[in-house]
Amino acid sequence: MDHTSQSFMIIMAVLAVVGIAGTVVYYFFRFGFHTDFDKDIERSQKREIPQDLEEQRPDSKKITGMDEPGVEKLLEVESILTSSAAPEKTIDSALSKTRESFFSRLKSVFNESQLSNDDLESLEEVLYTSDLGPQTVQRLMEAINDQLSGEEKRNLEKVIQAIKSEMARIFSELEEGGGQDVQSVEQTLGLSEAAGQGLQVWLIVGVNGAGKTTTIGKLANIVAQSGKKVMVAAGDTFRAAAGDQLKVWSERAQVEIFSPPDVKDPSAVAFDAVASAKAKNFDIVIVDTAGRLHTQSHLMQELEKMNRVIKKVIPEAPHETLLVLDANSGQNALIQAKQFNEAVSLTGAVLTKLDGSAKGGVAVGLAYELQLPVRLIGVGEGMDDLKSFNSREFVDSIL
Ligand SMILES: Nc1nc2c(ncn2[C@@H]2O[C@H](COP(=O)(O)OP(=O)(O)OP(=O)(O)O)[C@@H](O)[C@H]2O)c(=O)[nH]1
Ligand SMILES: [Mg+2]
Repeated sequence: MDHTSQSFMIIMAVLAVVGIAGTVVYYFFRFGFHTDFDKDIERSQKREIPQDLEEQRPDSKKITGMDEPGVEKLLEVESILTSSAAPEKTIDSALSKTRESFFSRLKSVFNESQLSNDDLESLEEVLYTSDLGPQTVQRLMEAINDQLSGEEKRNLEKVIQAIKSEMARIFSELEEGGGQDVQSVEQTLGLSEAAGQGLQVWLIVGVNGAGKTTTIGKLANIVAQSGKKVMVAAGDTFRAAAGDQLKVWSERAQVEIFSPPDVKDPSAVAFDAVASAKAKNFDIVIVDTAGRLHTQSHLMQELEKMNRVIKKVIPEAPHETLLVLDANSGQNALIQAKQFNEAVSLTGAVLTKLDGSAKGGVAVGLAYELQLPVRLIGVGEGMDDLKSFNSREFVDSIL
């Protein structure tokens, strides 16, 4: 063999060895290191609901104009909140946007604090666009007409007082004297009375992105701090990251989570969670649900089924069925409340994102037009940003 052929043979041999070694290394990394990861992906893909059903699900981004909340975002928010000593958020500060918008529009109707004779229609229009609800506006207008003289109606201050006192009356009719005095979430949810009554089940429902899972995290923390044994149940089996999101909150609140990895049926999760919490002597189990549009009857039926199976374990459960409403949805919240109430009878509402909304007036419409009390309010994304709804404070702060 001459020198050239010898070199050629050596090069070919080296290339063959490199090729074989490369293939071995590739397969080692592909199947040696990534096997568990691939299995996880496969498992999570199996958990995905069929494409056609997924397509029927509402897209939270379309409804709320917001991306799907990610676990990373949660952690980011947490670090911001824990790094700065944020001042305590009150109903008064949360209502600042609602108040500013309401007040400035009311003021613009008045000419130097004097309502011109034929401006009552403009006043009515301001009330209509303040998300109070149409019947509520009628009632407030009647109160202004009945309570104020012609001269008084031209006085901005008098009109504001008449609106506020009528709102207070609306709330007191619903609350029968109770709700105006609540000062804490524990009091709102009767946690001290719940002692010794056996397992309490709270079902949390609402449209996509309203703030259900976040509210559950905040609630679980408050309930756990009050000394109760709390479990949260991952009843949202549809959105891929929903279980992980609830897990982050359960870790923060240091409460137990019920989240079986391979169960796709939310009713099965609800049933098993309640049965397990009962067997393990928990005080409270809070069941998360997937976001759904109130107009999608098959998804509302799914909610009815969850409600039914919970009753199979504890006939009087759920003890609370709370509708989470994004304050930004304004008057649409009234329609959501009506439809959800027909499917699963609601015990109250949680009005979230009040901190960024100018549409807090909807709480009055919910009370008057649907007899649905707002029980809690969300005033931020952090753990401590859930407050009890005190109607007296609300009326004092709205105008
Ligand atoms: N500013 C503010 N943001 C909130 C409040 N409550 C929830 N959020 C934010 O709203 C977004 C949606 O909250 P989630 O709790 O995931 O809503 P969800 O109803 O569980 O959503 P789906 O499960 O997709 O239906 C998140 O970015 C939350 O941080 C609140 O009271 N104030
Ligand atoms: Mg959720």
